[in-house]
Amino acid sequence: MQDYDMLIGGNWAASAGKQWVESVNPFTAKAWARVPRGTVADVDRAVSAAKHAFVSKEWSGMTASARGLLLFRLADLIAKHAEEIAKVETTDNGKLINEMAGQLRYIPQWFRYFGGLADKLEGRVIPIDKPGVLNFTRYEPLGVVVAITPWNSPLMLATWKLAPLLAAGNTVVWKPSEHSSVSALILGKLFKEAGFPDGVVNIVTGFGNEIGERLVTHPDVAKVAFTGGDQTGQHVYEQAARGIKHVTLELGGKSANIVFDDASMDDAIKGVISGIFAASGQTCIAGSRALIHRPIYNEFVGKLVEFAKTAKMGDPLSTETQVGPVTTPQQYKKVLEYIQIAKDEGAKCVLGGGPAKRPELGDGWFVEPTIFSEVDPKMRIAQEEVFGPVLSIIPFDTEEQAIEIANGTIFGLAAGVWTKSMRRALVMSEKLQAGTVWVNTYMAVSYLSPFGGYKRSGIGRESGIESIREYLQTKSIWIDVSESTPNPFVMR
Ligand code: TXE
Repeated sequence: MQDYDMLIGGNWAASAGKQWVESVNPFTAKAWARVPRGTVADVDRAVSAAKHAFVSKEWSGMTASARGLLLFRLADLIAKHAEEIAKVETTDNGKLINEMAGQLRYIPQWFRYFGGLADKLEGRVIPIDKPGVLNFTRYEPLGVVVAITPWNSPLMLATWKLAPLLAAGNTVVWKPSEHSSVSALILGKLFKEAGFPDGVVNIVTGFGNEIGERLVTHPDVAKVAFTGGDQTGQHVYEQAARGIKHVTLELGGKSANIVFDDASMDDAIKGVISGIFAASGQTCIAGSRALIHRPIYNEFVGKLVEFAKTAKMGDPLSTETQVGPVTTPQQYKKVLEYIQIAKDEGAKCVLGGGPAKRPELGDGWFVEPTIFSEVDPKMRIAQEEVFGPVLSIIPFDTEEQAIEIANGTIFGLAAGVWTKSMRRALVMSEKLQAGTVWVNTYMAVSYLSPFGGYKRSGIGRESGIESIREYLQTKSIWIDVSESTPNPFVMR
């Protein structure tokens, strides 16, 4: 069992409470590492370190170009250690090594992209309507940002926050999920090695229900950037509102993968499968509802089930494995409960439908890839985020009906459309209430393209140029260059 310390003010620190959180490997169901169980006192020390670093000469006096170079250096270090960190993430959250290694190899691009953007945050000179006055704007950082991240893609989802917030000149207190903190603490070492001044990046580990409130409500915190479940997100939003803090939220979804009868069936089947069974359905963009055009419904469902049956479950560290375990016992229980709810609601289970117990799966928290057909859009299984390998299939007859069903949940994170018709692709992508729409593909993300939710899936955008604005505020500067002061009793 390995112990890892938190990073506060440039120093490695144990918890003030001297307690630990065990990190459990979802494949073996055994603890393999420990991280400090942070306390409110640890949060206070971290926020104080971030507050001092924000105004320090080393950070606030650094040119934007130099800040960008630090991010480039970090990117190179992550690339160098990508395989090793990916292994840690797979051990922590049970997601496939193929996927985690792919993410780790891609993460440096975010740091390079935002590193490059750091010295291009140009204000404007405004042709102001007052004679003798120069008016211009500057983009300035917000201050101390709290980043709260989940367990499903630990470093990727954190990177979407860390890269822009640091490029913008903020400092950060980052709380990774209690289920997957080890890779964050390894990244902490790389931040130090890259040369970030002490206190710019602080990492506090521990339970959300113990230290979350202090993080979100601390008077010296300017912004909270959160990714997680929608209930927790709502709670965080309410608490942050009390302190009038800036907030961005990424809260998951119930994304629809819509297949029309003119689509390439083989491609659509692969898209639907990868949308829900990759990562055992534990991604915010999981295509957990498949909307299938009635003329191809029976054929599609038959072929989809046959394909899904071939999924190889096993050790997530094996590159042969296609479906790994669910990450936590709580999540395992929740997924099985939803399967039962679907059965009770009358959905027809055409594949899986329970825990997967086989000798080669050991004690891991495996759930059989599960498909329900004939799902009514109003059923809970078609409305609520399960975050597991459970697909609901819903038939539809017309484009209008597909749009109504797809838009008929509280969420709006993403959607997929499978069609060969250009008209249909455009009409659907305009009418779908989702922050991302994929046509004839699914799950593509990039540092170059904005990502975020409509409706209850969230507030704000991550990735792409505009996302850096989430970590900046605009200052308007007025300089009077006229020779005489105007009448002081009249507003200019
Ligand atoms: O997430 P939480 P949990 C969904 C998924 C899952 C459900 C619950 O449906 O079943 O959420 O998962 C921190 N103040 N998603 O409980 O609680 C917590 O420590 C401040 C969707 O694991 O949302 C962790 O760092 N912070 C999702 C982070 O919030 C608090 C990813 C996320 O945990 C807190 C994960 C509090 N009071 C789960 N309580 C997605 N959108 O990708 C907890 N946290």
